[in-house]
Amino acid sequence: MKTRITQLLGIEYPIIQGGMAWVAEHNLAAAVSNAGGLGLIGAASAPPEIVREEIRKCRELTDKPFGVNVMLLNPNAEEVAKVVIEEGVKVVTTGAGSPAKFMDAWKEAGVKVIPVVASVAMAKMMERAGADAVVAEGMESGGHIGSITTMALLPQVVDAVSIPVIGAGGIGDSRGFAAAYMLGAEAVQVGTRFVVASESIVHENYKDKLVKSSDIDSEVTGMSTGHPVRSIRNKMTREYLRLEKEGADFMELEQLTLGSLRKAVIDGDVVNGTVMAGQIAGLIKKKESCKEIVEDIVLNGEKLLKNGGRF
Ligand code: TUI
Repeated sequence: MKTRITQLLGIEYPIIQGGMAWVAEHNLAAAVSNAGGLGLIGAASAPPEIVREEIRKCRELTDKPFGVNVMLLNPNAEEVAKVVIEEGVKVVTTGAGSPAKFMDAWKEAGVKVIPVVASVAMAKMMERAGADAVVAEGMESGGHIGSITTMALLPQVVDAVSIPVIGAGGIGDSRGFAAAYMLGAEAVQVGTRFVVASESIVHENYKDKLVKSSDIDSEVTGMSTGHPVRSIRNKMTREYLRLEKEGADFMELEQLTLGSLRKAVIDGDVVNGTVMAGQIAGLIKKKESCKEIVEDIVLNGEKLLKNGGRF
């Protein structure tokens, strides 16, 4: 299946991996790229030199295109933006803010820029600023989210811009792929399903927590701080939501989540850590390779589209 996104990125299948903090490191990114999608290194809050190392390690594992996700709440984002150029990375996605101030430098260096947006206004702004495509991410996603569902957001973004749109949020299988395509997307971004991939370095406790979770097991914390985050319900989310209800101040809430994603992803503490995941987690029942995941989503998705939504 060829779309403007496969052409733009030089990839075989119209699927990109989410730039997930702590999760999206070089092994996962290279595995997704080797499977024919676009793998991404999630720079998250990592120091710029670590991002540089991750890029170099990824390049040792694949000769296919891969990208870097720049998380704009990171105080080091500007330096990370430079590292991306210095290392000759060809694709950048951004999250949790506007990348407008980095756009000119990236475009000049020939980097394809794909901001993740959660509203039509932001999508239009990014198109005007020179974005090559946008990811329209609904609030079904894991991690930092906007306030509109994928079903409502995606067609409105598709109508509002001329650049290609990638659908994200709640897409974890071939049915989600086909549905996103029907809403006008030219590719999908998948996060949660790749968390449990065999090449993912995420702690087994985290993977098990996702495999065991059901449709209603995620919670959104941080509504009151302006940074809503979706993760699987546990002791941490219960405590956070209790404090939020009591009107706790920002610093107290920050204290509870400081280093908490690392705690869950790396140390496997799924009780006190933050187990970020999308609402689709309930759909994920087994651990597979990135190749199996990519081919299941895209090849079966194409079959569905050919057969009017039925296998
Ligand atoms: O960025 C994400 N997902 C993330 S980032 C992240 S790290 C983090 N951890 C704790 C608290 C906050 C962040 C974990 N997951 N997805 C892309 C995304 N971007 N979703 C929503 C947005 C977004 C939100 C506001 C994009 C632009 C935006 O604009 C605001 C503005 O600056 O006008």
